[in-house]
Amino acid sequence: MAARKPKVIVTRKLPDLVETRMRELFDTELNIDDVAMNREALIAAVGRADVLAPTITDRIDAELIAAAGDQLKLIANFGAGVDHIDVAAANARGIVVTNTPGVLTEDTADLCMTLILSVARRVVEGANLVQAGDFRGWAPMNMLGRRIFGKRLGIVGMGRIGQALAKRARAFGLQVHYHNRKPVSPRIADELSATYWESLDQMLARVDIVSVNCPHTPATYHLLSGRRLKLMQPHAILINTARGEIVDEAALAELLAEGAVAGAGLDVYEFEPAINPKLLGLPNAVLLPHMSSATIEARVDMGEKVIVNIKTWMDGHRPPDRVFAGML
Ligand code: 8YV
Repeated sequence: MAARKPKVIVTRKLPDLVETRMRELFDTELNIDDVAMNREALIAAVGRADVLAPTITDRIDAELIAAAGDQLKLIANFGAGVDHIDVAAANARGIVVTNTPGVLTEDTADLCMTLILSVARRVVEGANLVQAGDFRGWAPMNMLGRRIFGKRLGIVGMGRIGQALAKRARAFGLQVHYHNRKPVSPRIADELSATYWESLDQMLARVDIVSVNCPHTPATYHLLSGRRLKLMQPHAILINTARGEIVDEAALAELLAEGAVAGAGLDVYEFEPAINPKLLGLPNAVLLPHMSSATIEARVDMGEKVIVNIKTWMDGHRPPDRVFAGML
């Protein structure tokens, strides 16, 4: 007799290709209408699923994990960041947690670069001006931004995405500086001509552009605190495509409004999807709706990773993208 297929509950709508394959391989429950699951629905899901495939919009905290049935064995996250999952609580109950690293690196780095250029060159302001019918012809002093060529970029977190951004930045003539828990290998540092700063404070005070590219963990919560943001030079800009919680959003909004920080490009927010109202309407803030990895290719690749993680677990092997609380 064929072995029972595991019950997999997918919390959000995924690309058709991914959903179809999941239905072929597993006893899969989809969320075709893409209605985000409320707490009740999530509790019901962990009560009967062998595998939960959540996304960043699901809060998988210790309380939810405690409410799970003994059959729940795997949380196969659709996404790289796992800060919405209490990995320690899951592991303590013998539940394996996996993620989808690597496949959204290039798209996220592309969007970091887009934000750097958009803020420095006032692209959104210019586009809005034209769409509003306010273009009155060229003038020498119109829409002046800041050159990025030859400037210094400070990358906070030199993992996969930080390094992919550094490669792009080099091609745009930026000098790469970075702060990380430890320096990258001499070969990578050489390839990127990257300067390491053990002290984040010192780096912040010296660079023209700061890009946040580290994961959100208890250690990085408000890493860019009000005190640290004030260390930035008044002409400097801040880019965040990682997690909103890493930056003190209220402090940033104040500093942008005062002109103490020249501009910001944000794709993520501290209380997402809520955005500090002080940020809305600021001409020097380019605000995007958490879309750094939003390409169809990334979503399909992420789905394939979720499938491989479930399939290897189902076949009795170690899933390739296992995450442990200690490694965050
Ligand atoms: C994902 C992200 O799209 O993967 C991540 O960590 O931040 C996003 O780009 C999202 O998390 C999907 O769950």
